[in-house]
Amino acid sequence: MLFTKAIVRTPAKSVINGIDDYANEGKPDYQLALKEHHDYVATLTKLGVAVTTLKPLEDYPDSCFVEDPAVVFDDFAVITNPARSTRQKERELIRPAIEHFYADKQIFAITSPGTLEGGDVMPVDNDLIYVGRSARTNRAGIDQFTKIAAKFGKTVKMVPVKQVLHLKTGTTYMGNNKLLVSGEYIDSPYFKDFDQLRVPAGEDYAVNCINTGNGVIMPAGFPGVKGLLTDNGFTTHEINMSEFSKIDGGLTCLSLRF
Ligand code: CIR
Repeated sequence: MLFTKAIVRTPAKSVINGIDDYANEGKPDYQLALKEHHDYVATLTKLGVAVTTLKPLEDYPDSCFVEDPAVVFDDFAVITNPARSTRQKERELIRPAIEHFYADKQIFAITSPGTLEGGDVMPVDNDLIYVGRSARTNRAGIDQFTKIAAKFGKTVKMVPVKQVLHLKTGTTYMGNNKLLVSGEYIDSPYFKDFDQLRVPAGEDYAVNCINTGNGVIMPAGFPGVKGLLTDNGFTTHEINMSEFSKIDGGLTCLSLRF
C-alpha cells in the first residue's frame, strides 16, 4: 500500500455552485455527485484504505475537494492558502481533521501573500516533490513550502502550469518512475527522467488517477487510459466522475491520502 488512510468530505448541496474555470459543461447534479462520491469512498475502502468522512459544508461549494486546503506527508502536514476567496476559509475548516491525525507531528501553514493549493503538489519517490506554479499557487507560496519541506529532507522542484487548473490536472505519479502525462506535460523537459505514460488526445481528464499501491483508481469512460495502465501492469478500478468534472474536480482532489 502507498497509503493507508484518507480524509474526504461529503459534497454539500451547494456543490452545484462550485468554481468552474475550465470545464464549462453546466452545473453538477447534487444527487448524482453524492452517488459518485459514495462510490469513490467505497472503492478506496474496498482497496484497504481507512476513510474518514467529514461533514458537508453548505457555505463552501468546493469544500469536497479536500486535497487543496492541506498537504499531508508521513511525518508532517501543511495547511495551505487557497487562492480563491470562496475557498479561503476551507483552510480553517480542514484543520481539526489534520490536528486529529497529526497530533504528535508538526503542522505548518502557508500564509499570504503566498498561495498554494494541494492540487499543485505532486510528491514522487526519493523525497522529491514537484509543485506547480499555477493560477492558484504563486511563487511566494512555493518558497514557503520549499523551506518547510527542506526541514524533512525533501526537495521541491517548481513546474509551470499554463493550460490546466493544477499540476495534477495534467500529470499524476503512478510510482516506480512511471508518470501519467497529458497535454502540456507530454515530453516536457521537466519530466524527462520519467517513464512517461502518454494519455491519448481527447482523454486528458483521465490523467488524474490514484495509485493506491493495490490498484489504480481512474475515472470511468476512458478506454485509452485504461489500456495504457493495464499494459503497464496496473489493475484499474473505474469511478464515474461526471459531476465533479463539471467543476474542474478530478479523483485526487476528493481526498487527502497518507
Ligand atoms: C476549484 O476550482 O477550486 C474547484 N472547482 C476544483 C478543485 C479541484 N482540485 C484539485 O484539482 N485538486
